[in-house]
Amino acid sequence: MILIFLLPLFQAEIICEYDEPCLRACTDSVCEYFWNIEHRYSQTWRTSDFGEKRSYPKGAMRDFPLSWNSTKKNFDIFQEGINVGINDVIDENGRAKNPLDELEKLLLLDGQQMRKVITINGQVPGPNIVVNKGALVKITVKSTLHEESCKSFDSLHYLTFPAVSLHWHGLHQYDNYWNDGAAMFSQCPVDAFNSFTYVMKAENAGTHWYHSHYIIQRADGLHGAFIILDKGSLLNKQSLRLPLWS
Ligand SMILES: [Cu+2]
Repeated sequence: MILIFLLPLFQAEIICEYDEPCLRACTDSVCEYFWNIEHRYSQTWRTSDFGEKRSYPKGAMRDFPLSWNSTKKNFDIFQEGINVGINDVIDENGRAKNPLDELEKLLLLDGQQMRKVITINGQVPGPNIVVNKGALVKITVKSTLHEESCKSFDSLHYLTFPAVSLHWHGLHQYDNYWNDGAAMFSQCPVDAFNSFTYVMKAENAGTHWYHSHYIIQRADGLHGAFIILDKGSLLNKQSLRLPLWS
């Protein structure tokens, strides 16, 4: 009998697993997200490459730097610093791959080349969270950050190990401050190659946001919208996020 009452605590609508885009709003009373937080570079194309010319395993996922060639109306692809044109990235059938056929795998941002950013499941800024008021929200954050975001903060060396912490800005978090993500104040940050599940109630409706609460990671793109819908509100509004870097 007790188990029947506890069942809703364990059932959740999983919005995205690690590395999947989190595109849907959650309509359930329990909403679960799995996020991989990772450094990437802007103007790159993440794709598997079956070419044999270089020192990587066949079929490995690789990030190729790109630059737009307005004469060719296509991207130039750079491989280990060399412009390889568009014929050197090979699929499993031996055919040349074209980044224009895999637009969802491009991380273009605003045209800045090779700017280091922090992604959530490959997205920057991070995915929108859209839930109903009263929902229980669980976000498992796995960090694969391999170094701190800003080395110029060396004077705060005790804060610059490769950790991450997410603050849920605007959420009340009554009796739940240990999930509020203020690193070194309410909880420890998530260390590299570790994970932590933030659990919180979507108590107050409105357009909120989340952002890193650790050094200046939010300026590297680690932020996103957190929208809590009141009963009866419609999902017909778009949120607008402006990148914080220049
Ligand atoms: Cu904040």
